[in-house]
Amino acid sequence: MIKAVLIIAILGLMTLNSLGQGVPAPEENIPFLVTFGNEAPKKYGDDDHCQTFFFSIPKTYTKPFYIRIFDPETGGENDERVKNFNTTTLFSFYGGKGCISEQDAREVDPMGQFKSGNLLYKKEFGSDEKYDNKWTTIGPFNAQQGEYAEQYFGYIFKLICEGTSGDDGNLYRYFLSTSPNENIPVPGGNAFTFEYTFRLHKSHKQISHIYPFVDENVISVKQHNFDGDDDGELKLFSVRSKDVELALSGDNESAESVYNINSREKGTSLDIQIIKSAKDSPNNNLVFYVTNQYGQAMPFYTIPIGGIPKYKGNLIVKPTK
Ligand SMILES: [Ca+2]
Ligand SMILES: [Ca+2]
Ligand SMILES: [Ca+2]
Ligand SMILES: [Ca+2]
Repeated sequence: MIKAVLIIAILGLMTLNSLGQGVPAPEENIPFLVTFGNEAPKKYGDDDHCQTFFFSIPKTYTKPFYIRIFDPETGGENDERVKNFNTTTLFSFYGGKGCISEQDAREVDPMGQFKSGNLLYKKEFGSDEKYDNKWTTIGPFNAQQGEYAEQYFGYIFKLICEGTSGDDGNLYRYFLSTSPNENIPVPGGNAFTFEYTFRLHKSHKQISHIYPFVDENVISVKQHNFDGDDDGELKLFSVRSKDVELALSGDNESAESVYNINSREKGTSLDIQIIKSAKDSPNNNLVFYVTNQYGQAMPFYTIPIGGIPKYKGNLIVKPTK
C-alpha cells in the first residue's frame, strides 16, 4: 500500500513537474499569500499574523537553489493599506534537524518550538520602494542544509512570515527556483503548508483550489476556514466525489465540515474549490486548514500529490494490497 502511494506520488510529481513551484501555484488560482501586521484585528482575515511554508527538494537535485519572494515589503503596489502603511514583516528561513520533524512546526498556530531547525536567513521588511512589486532572492542554499523526510518527498526547508508590527496586510508570493534572477522550477520540487492564509480574487468569475493530500492513515478529514465573508460556495471534488458542499464561513466567523475518506481516495489529493459569489468583492482574505480524524493538520501541496484529482464516477478500482 505504502509503495503504491509512493509510486502514485512520484508519477504525479513527474507529470506536474513542468508546472513549476510558484506559491501559490497557477493550479490553485490564488492571487497572493497574506500576512497582517500583529496589530491588525482578526476580522481582516488573518487569525495569527504568521504563515509557514515548507519547501521540498528531491534527493536527485544536487545543485544550489534559491527562494524568491515577490513584494516582501508592505507598501506601494499589491498590499492592503489600513490608514498609513506602518507594517513590518519578518521572513525567516530554516533547514536542519527538527525543521519539520518538530511537532510544533506542523501545527496550525505559531506555538512553542515552531521556529525549529537551523536558521539560514532572516530579514525584516517595512514599506520600501526598493522591494515593491518585484522579486527579491534569498540563497543560494543546498539540499543537504534541509531536513530529510521521506514522508514529505525530500529535503525540507521552512519559510516563516510574521507580522512584527503595524496593521496592514502584506501580500506576497514565493517561487522555489534554480536561478537567482528568474523563476525556473527545481525539478521535482514542491511546497506545502498546514495552514494557508490567502487573498481571493476580486472578480466573481474565479474559482480557487486547494489540494490537501490524503495519506494511507486518513479516515476522515475536517476542513476549517475563517473569515470567508460568505463569498460564494465551498465544494469538494476527488476521485470518488464531486460537488460535495462544505461550509464556508461568514465575516469574522469560523466554519468547518467533515468528509469521510474512501479507500480509493488514499494516496490522492482532494480538490477543495472556493467558488466565488456572483458579485465582485475586493480584499477578501481567509484562513484555511484541514485536519484528519486525530485532529492533526494535513499538508496542502501547491503541486497536488498524485495530480489534480479527476472524478472517476463509480469505476471499480482494484485494491492496491
Ligand atoms: Ca508592495
Ligand atoms: Ca496601517
Ligand atoms: Ca507585499
Ligand atoms: Ca475575509
